[in-house]
Amino acid sequence: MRIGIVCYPTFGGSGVVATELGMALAEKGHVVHFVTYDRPVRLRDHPNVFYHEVRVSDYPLFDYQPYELVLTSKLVDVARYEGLDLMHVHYAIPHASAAWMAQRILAAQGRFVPFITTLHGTDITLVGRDPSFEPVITFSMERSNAVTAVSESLKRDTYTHFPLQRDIRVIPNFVCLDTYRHTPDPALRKRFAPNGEALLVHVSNFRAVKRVGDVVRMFKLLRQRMPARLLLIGDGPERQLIENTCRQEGTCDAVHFLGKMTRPEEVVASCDLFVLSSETESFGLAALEAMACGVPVVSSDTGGLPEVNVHGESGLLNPVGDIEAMAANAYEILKDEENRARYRKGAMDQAKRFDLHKVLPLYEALYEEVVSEVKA
Ligand code: GMT
Repeated sequence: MRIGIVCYPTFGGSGVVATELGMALAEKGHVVHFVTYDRPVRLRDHPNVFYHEVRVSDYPLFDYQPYELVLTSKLVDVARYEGLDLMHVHYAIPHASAAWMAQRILAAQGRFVPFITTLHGTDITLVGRDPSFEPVITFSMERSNAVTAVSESLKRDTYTHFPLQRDIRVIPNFVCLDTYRHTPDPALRKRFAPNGEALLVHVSNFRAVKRVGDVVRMFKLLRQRMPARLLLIGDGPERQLIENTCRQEGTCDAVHFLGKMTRPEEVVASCDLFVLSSETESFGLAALEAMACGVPVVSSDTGGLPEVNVHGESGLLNPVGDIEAMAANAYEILKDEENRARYRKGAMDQAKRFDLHKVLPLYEALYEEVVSEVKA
């Protein structure tokens, strides 16, 4: 099949899922065309993978560049000249409406190309709830040839926030267990935890919704009970605030900011615990990737996180913002080697449920269904 993928090319989870999905499809013989404004950070060279840049001109008349229109034109062009069978857009805003517009233009030219919209989270739970977006999101979801959500929780949220009549299929995010493995690096452990301290890690884009300050505050509480170090991977709007929190809490000596990393798993795989304190999280891909590396998770009990992090097995859950419970949970997992080993195994076992080789056929089956419905 010839598939066009639209996504955000940055470090966000939706872009990562779209890129890894495209790479996996290419590996299985499909031809995949990425249409984005920049090369996706996780995109690797492959003979079946092509990248088409959406370039927006900065004409002085425009205070706001018409990105959605340029994306639409590029989709029309790629669909027509590369013979796409299907467009798969990740994150509803503005990709679903751009795909719908491209579909209409192509149809006027005598060619019908179906499109699938995959909802990832904030396109529904935060940004999408802005009333100014509602009509266009509802419309483009209704007109998508299929809509998928990455968790049951996100599916429920979508029906709660949008007056949708159509069905939504849940296809969960996935992890490639060949890449994400339990491979602790002794040199890395020695560098960050030289005296055998417990090594905690958090990975995110440091937006307010991640509540990274809670990670730092709970870390201070945990350190009152055991020696520990904290690695913070990623960057974003809250970074300065979090650095200030570390200074106020007097934990700077034990907290390391590692910035954005293209392969965070190389560090995460050497850690003892992953912490995710989000206000809301449709899935929590970073937590799943940590689990695949044998790193248990302490996370908020919110959104799709309980579908990924099973309380008492792959880690522990706590109410959003309850830093005492978070610190107690972290201590419970890390307090002795017996517990660490039990949760480590639980994390790896749970990650296997989201193995790429189990999830990829779900997307392929959906593609077949959508394309054959169009032909019928
Ligand atoms: O919140 C992020 O980290 C970015 C965001 C995105 O769209 O890139 O992530 C959302 O999609 C991910 C992939 O499906 C999910 O794993 C995240 O849980 C989800 N983020 C939220 O719901 C806050």
